[in-house]
Amino acid sequence: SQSTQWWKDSVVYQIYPRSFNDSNGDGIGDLQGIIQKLDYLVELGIDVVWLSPIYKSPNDDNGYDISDYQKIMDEFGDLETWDRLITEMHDRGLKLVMDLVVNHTSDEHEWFAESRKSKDNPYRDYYVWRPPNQNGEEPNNWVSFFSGSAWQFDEATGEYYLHLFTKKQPDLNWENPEVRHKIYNMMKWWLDRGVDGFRMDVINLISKVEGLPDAPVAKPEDKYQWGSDFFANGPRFMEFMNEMKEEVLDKYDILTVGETGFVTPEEGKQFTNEEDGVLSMIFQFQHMDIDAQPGGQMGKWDIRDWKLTELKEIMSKWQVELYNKGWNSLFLENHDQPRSVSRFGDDQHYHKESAKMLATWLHMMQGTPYIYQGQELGMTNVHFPSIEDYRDVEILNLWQELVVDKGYDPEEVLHSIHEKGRDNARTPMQWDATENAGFTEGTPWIKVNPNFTEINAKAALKDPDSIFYYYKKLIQLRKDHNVIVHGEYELIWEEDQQVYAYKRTYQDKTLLVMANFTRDTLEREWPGELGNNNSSLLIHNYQEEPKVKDKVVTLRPFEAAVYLM
Ligand code: TEU
Ligand code: CA
Repeated sequence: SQSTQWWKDSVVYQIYPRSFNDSNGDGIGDLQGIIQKLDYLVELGIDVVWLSPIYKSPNDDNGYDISDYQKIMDEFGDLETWDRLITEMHDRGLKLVMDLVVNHTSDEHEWFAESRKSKDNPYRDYYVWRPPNQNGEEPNNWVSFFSGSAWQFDEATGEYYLHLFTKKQPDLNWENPEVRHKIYNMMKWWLDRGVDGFRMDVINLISKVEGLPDAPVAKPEDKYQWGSDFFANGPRFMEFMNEMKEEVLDKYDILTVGETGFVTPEEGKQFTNEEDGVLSMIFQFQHMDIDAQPGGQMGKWDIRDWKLTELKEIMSKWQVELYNKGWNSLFLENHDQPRSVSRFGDDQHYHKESAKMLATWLHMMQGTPYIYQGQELGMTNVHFPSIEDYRDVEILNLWQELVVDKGYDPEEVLHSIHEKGRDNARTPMQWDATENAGFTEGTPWIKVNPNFTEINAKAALKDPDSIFYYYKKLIQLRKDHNVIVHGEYELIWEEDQQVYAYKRTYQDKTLLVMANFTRDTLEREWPGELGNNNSSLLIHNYQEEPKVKDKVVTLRPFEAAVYLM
């Protein structure tokens, strides 16, 4: 392909439009609201916006259930506004990456409306239909990502359809070439309108193992079992992606990022290498699973203690194995994850310090960094007191299954939701200290995090020491120093459970990154081979410079420092 690989030195900012900025007072963020905030993004210095889905949708899963790929969601605006958005972005030198959700559609998509009508409808084979098994039950034992069976019985034809996510998100049948070609044409339609790339939702789930076999019974107490062995990185995945590449992707100079859970670095290389890979980069989730019990999606609610050496092992493996053989994405947050400062830092006593430490640690690695809206302000998790305050379908289904159906302790479930629920990332963007954080003049679709009076964009823009300006500096450093983009990664102090330190080297430059992940003040021996006299401090997260004396470096709580030599 003739790609210039501009995405290798870009920084991406993710917008979750429902929660970003409401321009008309209906309580829901919209496209016009984004246009109003473009100069804020320019000030931050990012290059690319990844926009979560803005297509027509009944919003069972906030737009990840699409009923028309070529229309805009009513609440968000219309195509004309969208055209204005992309023009305004391009005028400012910003690129626009759209979400592509093609593992499934909404059950309100016209393809599905047709498909469910009769067994001989021309659209029948667009989805995955199966008759009941011998006992008149679901065709197999797979559990859905969002609780309950992955199958829904449909009266009209007496068969079940597959839905890995909610029952309003039926899986498309990628075995059907007609489905695939309709999707490719839809992608071209957007690319021809000027889109600069796609973030591909759960793209490695599109090929299922033939026969859709039962999952092994790992949890005998549960009726439905985790079946990812039969639908993640399935047998025809690379074939489908190569077809998409040939018919669509290769014709454009774009950024493509696959959302791919359940992948090894080996697969990461296969998907993203320059010779015969199919994507610019992928999102892998091993570091996001570090605080979860293994064994499927429900494990995330069961919070597990982890050691810094485990994080080192995961990150280093991806950094090392993809070096010159593929390309990493770097992220700590998105619309499905809790806020990183609450999860990996200390959002109470070391809010600024730990938010900046995490940013430093991540942005100095190799790969394309992603910033999720509000991360640049250090937005935190929210602890809503009642399930009534929550909106996310995953959370509501969890509550139904655990509390209502199985009688679990509501306090315990609420605790898990506070720690891991997706709505942590979906409270409105905190623009200023006025009512509803300046997000809306109406009633927001989900409550604002009460800490908006302190944590908000207006305050950050006035404070030279803010997390916002720190991110801005990190982004600028990436533009100024090749070593940040291209340097080879090497973990140092491997066994250290408190400090994560690594080097990057490129040509005659070496970068040293040290990040204290604890609330303690620590002393470490300066890495001898690096010397210290001719090294310059590139960035650090306390007002006063870190102390290096007699080859000993002192790191205050959550202190991070980057030296260049
Ligand atoms: O997420 C895919 C996915 O696997 C999620 O279930 C993720 O693991 C989970 O949200 C963390 O608990 C994508 C989208 O990012 C998500 O918002 C959608 O709900 C999902 O696909 C279905 O489209
Ligand atoms: Ca609105």
